[in-house]
Amino acid sequence: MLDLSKLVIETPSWGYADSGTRFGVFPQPGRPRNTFEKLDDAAEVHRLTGTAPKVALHFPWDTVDDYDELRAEIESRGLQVGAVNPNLFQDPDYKLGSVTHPNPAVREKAVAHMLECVEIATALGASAQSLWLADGTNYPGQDDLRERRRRMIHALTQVYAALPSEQELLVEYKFFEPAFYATDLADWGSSLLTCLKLGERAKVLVDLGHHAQGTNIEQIVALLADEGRLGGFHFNNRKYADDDLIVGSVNPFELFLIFVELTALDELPRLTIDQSHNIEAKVEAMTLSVINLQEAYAKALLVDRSALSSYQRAGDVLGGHEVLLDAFNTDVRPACAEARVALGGAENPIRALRESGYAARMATERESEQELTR
Ligand code: AOS
Ligand code: ZN
Ligand code: ZN
Ligand code: ZN
Repeated sequence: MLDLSKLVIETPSWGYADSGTRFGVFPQPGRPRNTFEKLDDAAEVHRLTGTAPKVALHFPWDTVDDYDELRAEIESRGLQVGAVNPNLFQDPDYKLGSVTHPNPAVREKAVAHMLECVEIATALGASAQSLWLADGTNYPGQDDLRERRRRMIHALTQVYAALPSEQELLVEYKFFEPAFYATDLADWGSSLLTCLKLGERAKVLVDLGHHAQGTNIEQIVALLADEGRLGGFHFNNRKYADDDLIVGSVNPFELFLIFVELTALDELPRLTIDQSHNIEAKVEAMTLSVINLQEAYAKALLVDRSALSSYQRAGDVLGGHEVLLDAFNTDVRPACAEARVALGGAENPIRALRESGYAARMATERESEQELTR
């Protein structure tokens, strides 16, 4: 039987809440009204898949009065705390940037928020602080590019110095949006150079939607892993930009090739989903993403590594390629279904979810107009 037990997926608390595009948000019936209800949805995804025991949190969206209670609530649902994500993009003060802002008072505010998140992470027992900076400029000449870089490194150095030894600092990059001229951490190289300055627990986080079209993401993964700086992933899929669609829905071959790199490692890195569901049912979408991750992982496990390396050493160009295709074209769905059941999940999670009536039940239970946390 295929062994999927080493695959641990972290789902994002923010992926269960209402979200949309800048053109509009379509509120969904049964959407969680607070962090605890997001945790219920995450627990449902784990119940169905047997593989999503971790939940990434986002602050201040997931702010509560008592973090011991939050931790207990997470654990009582059979879940574990994932990465803590500070929010450095929503406050109006961050219009010109957070840690790169020309005004030192704003940079100090951003550092203070990150330090608060380090404390939250410590209280929750989280092992990582995951940073995404929306910082950048929209027009040539708007700000000094090298100055901005120095400001950022200075700020992150302060945060890194405050990290307890069990926490990592994950540094995400993205080449555009919301900045449309120069994003301060635009690519893996900018993130890696920053991490090298910070220290060995600073690592790069790869979000699949954050590259230019045609970028070879699996090669970036191989490079970062080889340097010991692959901190983790934000899984999602896209056709055009940072579309945040269901994992594996558009380009399953790319996902498989990433897993071919990951299964060559001694240990899998942090595997977080980062999706934003505009029109699809959220718990269903998250469940399907976990299934697609299981299948990509299962196919990567099937790669005949010794045949692959023989073809590679012999310089047989298509021999190696065919080894990958053999694995990718194998129907792993029955084996994954069997493995899921062994993990305590469902044979067919989407069908089980629909038959359980979970969505309808939540729509009734959560119909009160209690304020949303984001
Ligand atoms: C934004 O594009 C990044 O992918 C962030 O990682 C993420 O979407 C955000 O932290 C959640 O709002
Ligand atoms: Zn992301
Ligand atoms: Zn993104
Ligand atoms: Zn994205």
